[in-house]
Amino acid sequence: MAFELPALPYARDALAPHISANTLDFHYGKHHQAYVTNLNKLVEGKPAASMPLEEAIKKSWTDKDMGVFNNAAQIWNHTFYWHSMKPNGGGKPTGEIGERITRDFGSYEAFAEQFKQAGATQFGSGWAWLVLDGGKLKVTKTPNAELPLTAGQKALLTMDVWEHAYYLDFQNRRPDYIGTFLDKLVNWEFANKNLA
Ligand code: MN3
Repeated sequence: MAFELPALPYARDALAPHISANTLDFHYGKHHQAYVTNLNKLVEGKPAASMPLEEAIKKSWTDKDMGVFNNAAQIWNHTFYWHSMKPNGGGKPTGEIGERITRDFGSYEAFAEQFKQAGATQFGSGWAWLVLDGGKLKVTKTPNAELPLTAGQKALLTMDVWEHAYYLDFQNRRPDYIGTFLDKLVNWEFANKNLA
């Protein structure tokens, strides 16, 4: 069975005015779709074609099959990113994730500072993450398509910092996009669900 583009968890204009429908038309409709199309071409007739996506990611990483890895991981990363945001999201976390952030970072503000720093300092394309690593919450960043799965970490939340994620709405102002992600978009319920 071919890999498929998962549905967006909200309408394409649902994150406006922070992230526009125009951005989602390109980012979801073109970029995310292209990773699915490319992966299906690359694995046609091969064992990876019938693997669950996470297995295809892990195997291609181990085998250094970077074409398959990059496309498979980018499918996973983008689906995870869409769920890491929601309309009327943002602000301080509640529930278990809120308590764990205070415990492991000292405060929400200290977490936010680290997360902004990770996103702003990822040179070129990549991702900023909140992960669970050995029972402790950590902020990390990865280049290109790389993801916590191959580092043995559990992803709780992600932010895409490839230029295509923000350029139509924020142009070169990556820090403004990052601030908006935290203040207006982040979906803490999703992080709580991943932590559970
Ligand atoms: Mn992207």
